Amino acid sequence: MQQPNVRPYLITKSLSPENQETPIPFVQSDRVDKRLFFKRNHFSYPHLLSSSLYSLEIDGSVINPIKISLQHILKLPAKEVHTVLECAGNKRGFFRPKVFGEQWGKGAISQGVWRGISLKTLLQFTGLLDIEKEVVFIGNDYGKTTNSKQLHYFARSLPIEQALHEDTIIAYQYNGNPIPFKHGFPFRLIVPNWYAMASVKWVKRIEVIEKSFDGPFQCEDYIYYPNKENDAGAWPVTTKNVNSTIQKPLHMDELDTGKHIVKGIAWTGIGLITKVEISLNNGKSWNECELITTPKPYQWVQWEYEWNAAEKGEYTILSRATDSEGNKQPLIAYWNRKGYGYNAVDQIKIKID
Ligand SMILES: Nc1nc2c(c(=O)[nH]1)N[C@H]1C(S)=C(S)[C@@H](COP(=O)(O)O)O[C@H]1N2
Ligand SMILES: [Mo]
Repeated sequence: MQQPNVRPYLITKSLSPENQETPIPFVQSDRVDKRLFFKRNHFSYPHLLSSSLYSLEIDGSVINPIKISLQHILKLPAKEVHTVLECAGNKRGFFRPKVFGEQWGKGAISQGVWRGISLKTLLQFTGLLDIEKEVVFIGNDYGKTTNSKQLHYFARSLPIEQALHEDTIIAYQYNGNPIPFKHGFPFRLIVPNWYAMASVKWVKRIEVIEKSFDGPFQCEDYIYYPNKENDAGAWPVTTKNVNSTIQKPLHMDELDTGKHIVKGIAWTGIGLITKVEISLNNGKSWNECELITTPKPYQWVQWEYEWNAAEKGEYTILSRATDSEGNKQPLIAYWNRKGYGYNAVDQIKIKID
């Protein structure tokens, strides 16, 4: 009998605001369909303006402030960036001791092709001065933050060097179509090497400033706080850590003896994935996996290992990625109070019987 329509769905973590995970074991494509792209929001969705008003303002300490329409931007040279977007809180649920916040599993990550205009080109239209320090991106969604009763727009800044980076773009398409509303239509900043909080959705205004931006999503959240009790030694969350996830087998699967393909993905913020290893004996020994896609900047690689499971028993399988910057996943993730950047070796258990 033909199967009815059996397909993966997002995994709901919360609905107000809407936070949903990508079912990562069931993702095959390196251009995740918009239907399976994870969703992470701080507020309820913004109200959109009528289409004639889709435009972007760039002002602040610039010579010529501009307001540029979507129609105009579409006529300028386009740039595509194929990248992983990973929430800084991906895998937060695995921190021990546990930390507060959305208990993400392994699916606060997706990847696909974003098409847009280089931010550098837009900034050049405004005539940059050489005193600029940061560029602030203001989204169209707002609400109360945890630590204050005030209303804030979702806004974040980039240091000027990162804003002028050739792969930092203002995107207007995802996988060849206008960006889906929930992922930032009409304009979304894409910062491919950073964790995804930097990729501000629904950007309506860009402000060039001469000091450090101090909004709550810059200075309270998205900071690594090493201590539970105080803020000493804090530093900001920026580029993604080297990381990997086992897609197959599934955690707690029961399998027969014989050959099995262990497979998954590995990614990093800066540089390329150079090696993925798996351990079939809880870390006692490691085997190198085959990279079945070519490592490319910003993209995950797919890896595989053919395992001949000869003996019955329970197994802990680990995966560990290394990148070209010499970073390797640690056995234990760096604990921090808000639970960002979890990148310990990935782990599943299975039983052969
Ligand atoms: N305007 C706006 N941009 C935002 C956010 C937001 O809440 N509002 N969330 C950020 C965070 S923390 C993440 S992980 C990604 C999630 O993008 P997605 O919902 O398209 O997966 O968007 C980032 N950009
Ligand atoms: Mo995030």
